[in-house]
Amino acid sequence: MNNAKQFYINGQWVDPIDGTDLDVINPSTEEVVDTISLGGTADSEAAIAAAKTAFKTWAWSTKKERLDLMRSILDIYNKRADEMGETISKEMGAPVDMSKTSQSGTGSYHIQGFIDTLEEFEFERPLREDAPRDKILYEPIGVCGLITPWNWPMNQIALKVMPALATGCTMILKPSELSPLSGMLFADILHEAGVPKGVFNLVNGDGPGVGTTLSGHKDVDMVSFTGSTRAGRLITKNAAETVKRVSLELGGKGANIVFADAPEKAVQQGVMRCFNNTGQSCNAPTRMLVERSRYDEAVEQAKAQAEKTAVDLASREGRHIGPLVSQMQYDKVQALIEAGIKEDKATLVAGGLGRPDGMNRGYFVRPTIFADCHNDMKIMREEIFGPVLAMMPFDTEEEAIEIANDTDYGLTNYIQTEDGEKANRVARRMRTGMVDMNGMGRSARSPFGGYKQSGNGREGGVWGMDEFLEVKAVGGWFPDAPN
Ligand code: TXE
Repeated sequence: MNNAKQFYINGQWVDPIDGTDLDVINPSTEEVVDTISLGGTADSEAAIAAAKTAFKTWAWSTKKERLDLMRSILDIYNKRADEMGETISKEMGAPVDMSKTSQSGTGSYHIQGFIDTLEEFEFERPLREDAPRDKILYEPIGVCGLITPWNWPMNQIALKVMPALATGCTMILKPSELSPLSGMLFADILHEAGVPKGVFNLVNGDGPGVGTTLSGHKDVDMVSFTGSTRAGRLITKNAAETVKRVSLELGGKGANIVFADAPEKAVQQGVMRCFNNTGQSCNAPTRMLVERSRYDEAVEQAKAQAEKTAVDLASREGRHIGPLVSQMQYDKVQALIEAGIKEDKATLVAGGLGRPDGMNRGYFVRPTIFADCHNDMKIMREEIFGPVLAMMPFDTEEEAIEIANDTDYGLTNYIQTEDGEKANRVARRMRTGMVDMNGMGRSARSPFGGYKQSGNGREGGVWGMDEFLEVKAVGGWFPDAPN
């Protein structure tokens, strides 16, 4: 990268055609980290044209060529992983140690995941054993618009760029304007690895600008988006004009059902998981439902965990949570904490409004716990995206299932119990794309995505590849060959 104001188009860093400046702000200090350009229509169109031309050859690349390229991307990425962690930490505020492990680590994790998936993937399959003439071909969908957010920047970039590359698609990445520097570093890595020109392009920009051009352009064949449900709706409407495929990974309001027989550390771990990345994860368990016989004890445990959660600068080493990403997110989270207090239905047991004591700048918020919530409260229905946990008691398994599913979202729910039969029974009733039982985590090759307004489509593994593929049925009859 020559300077942060440039875009990566057709294999080189170029100056913007109609860009406007935007400062990238360090969320801990509110100081300017760098200045980027927000591209306009002409910049987006130059990238789309490069991707369209490159598709003519890249679509016919072999699986081996693509695997070799992805292995070389992984090698270079791993060498620059610390640099990636530091970049993410500065632009979006994740504490530097966490950023060098979790944030940056998601990159290698997903690159490796898609290498493994591609190795096994068959792009040509017989329809049935007894009808070998009927073939199904899996072909790249074409030029893809990849629009990513700021909360797990490298995670979401890898989950889109790697399957697009693996399937033979070409692409234009528009990272979040709040966290563009990690995307630009990744463009440098792809360049060093030898991605052919035009296959991968990056244009910085905002939603109304580059985002809207990508989702509306007739030469973009699909859009893969991660971000707010609000933007997901706009993208879908815009994409409908050219009938393009849209894959959406949107918000969540995860329920964490803690049964009376849950493991000892379930509540503490639930709070930690909710506060991880300062609460800025779509799959955070933000509603903790606790069986009544264990409820009072759980509230005490959650309060203690919130009070011992350290909040500090992203640049400081060690285990703590950092600031929120922006003034806008700070204002949003404050407004929701205020709504929780004002609605007067729940009890504020830890945290609350304002910054933690002694902090007078940066987008820091207080780790907050509301107890005795009702599922009709704003803080139980809206995605807060901050370190705020809402707790409520339940009496029966049926009631817990009812409350967990009573939301517009459907991304991840969590179940804590030592009874495997009960966990599996409840998991089947969850209207979510993912269910986590006792914190088992998930593999890079398992599908990530949601039901209801949490989105459409899945990322990761063969499901993540399918989003970027067209399916062609080829069959026929020839006089000189047996039927
Ligand atoms: O998201 P936006 P914001 C949720 C979370 C957060 C809220 C708002 O609740 O508090 O969304 O965050 C691009 N056409 N999530 O305002 O606006 C934008 O440029 C095309 C959950 O930051 O959705 C950026 O690249 N693109 C989420 C990306 O969308 C558009 C992660 C995300 O920004 C666009 C982030 C448009 N019309 C926020 N408008 C998750 N699922 O993890 C915006 N963008």
